[in-house]
Amino acid sequence: MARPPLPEEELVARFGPHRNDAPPDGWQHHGPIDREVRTHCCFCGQQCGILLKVAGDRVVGFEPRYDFPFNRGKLCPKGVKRYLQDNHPDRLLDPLVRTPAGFEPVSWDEALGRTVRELRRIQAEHGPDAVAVLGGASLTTEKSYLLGKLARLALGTRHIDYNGRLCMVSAGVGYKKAFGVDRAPNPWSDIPHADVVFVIGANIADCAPITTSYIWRARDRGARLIVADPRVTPIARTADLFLGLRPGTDSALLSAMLHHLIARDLVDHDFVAAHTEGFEAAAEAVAPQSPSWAAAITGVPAARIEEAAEAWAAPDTGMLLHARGLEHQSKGVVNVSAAINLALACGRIGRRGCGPNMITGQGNGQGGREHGQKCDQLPGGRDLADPRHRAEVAAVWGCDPDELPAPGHSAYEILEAIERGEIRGLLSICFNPVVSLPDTARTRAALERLEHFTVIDFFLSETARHADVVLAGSLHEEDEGVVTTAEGRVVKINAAVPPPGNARRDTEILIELGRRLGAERYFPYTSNREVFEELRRASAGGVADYAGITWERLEAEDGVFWPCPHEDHPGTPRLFEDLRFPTPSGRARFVPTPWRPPAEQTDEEFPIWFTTGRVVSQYLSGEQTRRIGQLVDQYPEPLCEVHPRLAEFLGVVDGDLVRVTSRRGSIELPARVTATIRPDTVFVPYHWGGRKAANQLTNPALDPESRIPEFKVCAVRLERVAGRAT
Ligand SMILES: Nc1nc2c(c(=O)[nH]1)N[C@H]1C(S)=C(S)[C@@H](COP(=O)(O)OP(=O)(O)OC[C@H]3O[C@@H](n4cnc5c(=O)[nH]c(N)nc54)[C@H](O)[C@@H]3O)O[C@H]1N2
Ligand SMILES: Nc1nc2c(c(=O)[nH]1)N[C@H]1C(S)=C(S)[C@@H](COP(=O)(O)OP(=O)(O)OC[C@H]3O[C@@H](n4cnc5c(=O)[nH]c(N)nc54)[C@H](O)[C@@H]3O)O[C@H]1N2
Ligand code: SF4
Ligand SMILES: [Mo]
Repeated sequence: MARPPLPEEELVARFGPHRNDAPPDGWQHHGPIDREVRTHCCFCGQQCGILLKVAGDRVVGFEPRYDFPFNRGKLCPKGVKRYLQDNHPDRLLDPLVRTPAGFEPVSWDEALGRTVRELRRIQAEHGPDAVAVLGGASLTTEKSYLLGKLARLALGTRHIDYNGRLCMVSAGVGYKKAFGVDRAPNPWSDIPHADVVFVIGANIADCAPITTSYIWRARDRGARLIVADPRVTPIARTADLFLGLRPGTDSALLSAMLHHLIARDLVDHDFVAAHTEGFEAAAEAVAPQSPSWAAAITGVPAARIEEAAEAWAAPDTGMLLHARGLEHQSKGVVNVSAAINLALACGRIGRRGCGPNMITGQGNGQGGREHGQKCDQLPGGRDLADPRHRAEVAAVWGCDPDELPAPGHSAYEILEAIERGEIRGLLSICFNPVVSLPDTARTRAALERLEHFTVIDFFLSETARHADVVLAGSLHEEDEGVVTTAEGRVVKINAAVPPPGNARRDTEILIELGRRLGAERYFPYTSNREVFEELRRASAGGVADYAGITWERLEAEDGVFWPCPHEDHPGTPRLFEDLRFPTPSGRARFVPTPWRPPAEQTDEEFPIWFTTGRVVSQYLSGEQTRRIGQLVDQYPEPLCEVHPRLAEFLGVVDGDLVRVTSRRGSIELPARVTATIRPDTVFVPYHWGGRKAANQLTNPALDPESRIPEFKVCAVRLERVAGRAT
């Protein structure tokens, strides 16, 4: 059965959703503020501390938390406006089911009954793996834990994965290979102590805004700043050295830097000999990757590459910060390994102000990838394929280890399996693939093939419009639990208000689904706290060990950094201080980084590089931030950044409508002519759906190890469509 999206879609694509700067009647008359709730921002992985002001059942304002050590009163524009989601006119107030006339509100009993009946029917006809589950890293850790348990024990399917597959997995694989742990090794309070800060593929000011102040504090102490990005990002404007590399060429740049360190004998041989392995193989791989070779590939002059290598190696301390710029590639893992190799070659790990660090993206990007919603993973950062790990978790869950299915498909592979008709039923929470997956046309076509699709969301997202059942879930401020920040700090999220109307807490929905699927004994919880207590036990002894973390400690200590194996343990802000690594040999590992070009090349037909990313005022697929008027006004629609030289060549002036076409699709949008981008590259932010979606163009080529799509590199052509669009 073909299941087209329901009608509102086109209207929303054209005009966008409601903006809540014209609140409904009665909004203003909320009466006095009667509570302040200490919690954290619902958006990015910085997880700034925030106080929500509550009047009755409404969040009506906020205040930054000056007491929370990470942000000390600072918030970015999204944190300041996030409270406007509460009581938003677009909130889903009832469960919905698809009818020929559109969505209709129904009772929970009917909606949940339909989901369970349909998923079970599909499994009875086509086997347990014909149903898949998609999760998200904005969910609390308890929810992502429950989702993993639901997939494996209630549905019994192999196929569960999450939107962090589009985000943190290249970093995760790279850090596990090198250190045996998937976490940023340093607390952010280390950054000001670095003598050199090297930022690569991270737009700090727009995407990790509070990190800016940590880097400035290092600068105040005299630290040098190196930035590598195809765009002169705001932080790059203050850099000592800017390396404006061509998209998709990071490993060449970083390998050439290591080549130069070896050539100049700037390697810390004592450290390498005592604490690492694999240096020779890594050195061999970079031997042909000289700075002059890399100059041709990256577009960065050889002398600059050498200067960067020397500036990185010279001082005693240094931190390398990276994000999706180098990870969103079909060689994301190789790029991450090349970054880690540079840190290891200079002995930069386990000390204050020293380390390679990923900047985790989503609110619970860290906690959401530790406890079992990944296709190959069990709680505690355990490995689903490891018989010992399976037995450990099965003992806590009270099941036979053989009941746990084998590892399944990753997120994009789930979509491909839907395309092939192997997966016919889908349950999705906290994921908006229609906007966020590469090659939108393909995503839509796949979702239309599903026999049954249930979505749990609080807004009717572009993806939810393809569903048969939409379960009205909860906002961050409506449910209680923990998340883990980019630093590895576990913090407490507190509920401020109940969900509106008949919407329910996600946690309740997941538990109820588990029970209705016949797995009552695995879902006995009467509170969120009980879920957390079980999660602590299930994580005990794993790499991501939460056993010693209690909700009380999180409140009293401004969070606790994992691993924290027992209640008297102080937590672990900085990993590897003893220079022991949880790898088989106990040493950190260099990983060879041979050069591999991007999956797609430019040619005569598609001569320009296309890259995508973010702006400060919008968040991810925009489902939440596109509904907040004051944020929309800051950057109302996607613009295509074009260098003045390319603009002149095409006869385009600022504001002209341009058509950008890749091998997969075409998008028309206004040009923003700016000298802050390479002349051979254009950039479009991806926070919009419908005809404004940047992902109509992107390439779903996957990294062979992390299975992350190549959001940051594909080939396009550009043409002027019309004069000024506005
Ligand atoms: N305002 C805002 N903040 C956010 C988010 C958001 O949506 N909006 N999302 C959060 C999440 S989930 C994430 S993952 C992070 C993402 O945080 P970042 O990774 O910092 O953000 P991006 O804009 O995706 O990409 C970063 C930079 O990569 C550059 N880039 C593009 N191609 C390449 C390349 O080939 N090599 C290199 N070295 N750089 C390249 C882009 O020019 C951009 O400046 O942000 C988090 N914070
Ligand atoms: N071209 C391009 N594409 C990209 C990227 C890029 O840089 N370029 N970046 C990628 C990255 S790094 C990421 S992280 C992904 C993100 O992509 P998505 O995960 O698809 O983006 P979100 O906007 O977080 O979608 C989450 C959905 O869940 C809902 N939601 C949010 N919080 C909750 C919750 O607590 N409970 C429930 N029930 N629902 C919730 C939101 O309303 C929204 O509909 O996009 C990826 N896509
Ligand atoms: S979006 Fe990120 S940086 Fe901005 S306030 Fe929220 S947590 Fe802080
Ligand atoms: Mo992300």
